[in-house]
Amino acid sequence: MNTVDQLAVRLDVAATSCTAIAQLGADTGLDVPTAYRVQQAVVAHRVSRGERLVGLKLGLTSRAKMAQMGVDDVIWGQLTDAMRIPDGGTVSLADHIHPKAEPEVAFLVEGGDITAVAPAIEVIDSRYVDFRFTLPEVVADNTSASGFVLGAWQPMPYGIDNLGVLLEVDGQAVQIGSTAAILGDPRRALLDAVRLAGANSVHLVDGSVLLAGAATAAVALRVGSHVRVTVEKLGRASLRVGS
Ligand code: OOG
Ligand code: MG
Repeated sequence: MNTVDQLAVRLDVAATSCTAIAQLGADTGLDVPTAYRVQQAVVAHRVSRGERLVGLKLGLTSRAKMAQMGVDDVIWGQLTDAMRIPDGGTVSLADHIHPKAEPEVAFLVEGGDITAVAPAIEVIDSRYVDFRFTLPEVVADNTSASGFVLGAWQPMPYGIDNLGVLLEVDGQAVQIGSTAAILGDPRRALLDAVRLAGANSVHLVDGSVLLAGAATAAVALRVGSHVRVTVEKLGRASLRVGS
């Protein structure tokens, strides 16, 4: 097995056994292009178990997220059908390592364009101890992708570049932001995703979901919590956290 495959197995076992692993470390000499090859191999493990690719996500598209994670470059990862959580559905803490939720805007991509938009919640769950990583390490780990909730799809309203975003836990506001935080305008996410993923021969087929990246920092999930995201003009998405 070459290094790319070995690192992918480590990350896949961490995800399937819900056990954090040490950061891959400088000794592997992992650079970003190689990290995307590890990501491809990690996603191939999911596909070999019957999962289907349904879209892409961008990460670290806002200052708030870059500051929270100490990493300052836009990254992309891949979403599968198994990651989809029904709106209002329950995620089990036991199926995760140390999950966090973050407010997102989702796009439906058809014919190379955005045809609908929805409020969304992303559940991220780094496979690394203490949720700490370098840029190549988080890329290899499929950008911490773990789950996502989509609210109702709707036609793109006029102007989505400055909509209020609210993340509530048990009815308390814990993060407040604006879609302006997402690359200045979340629609830029489509251009970035097409460019970044396309460079790795990963393409957004018709019906793909694109998560534009969190507008605020993420919050840790606790058993019994109810998490709700509201995006002005777009509505809400929610999830519950079970044991
Ligand atoms: C990396 C994933 C970041 C976002 O929306 O910025 C991300 C992480 O924070 O673990 O999904
Ligand atoms: Mg995200």
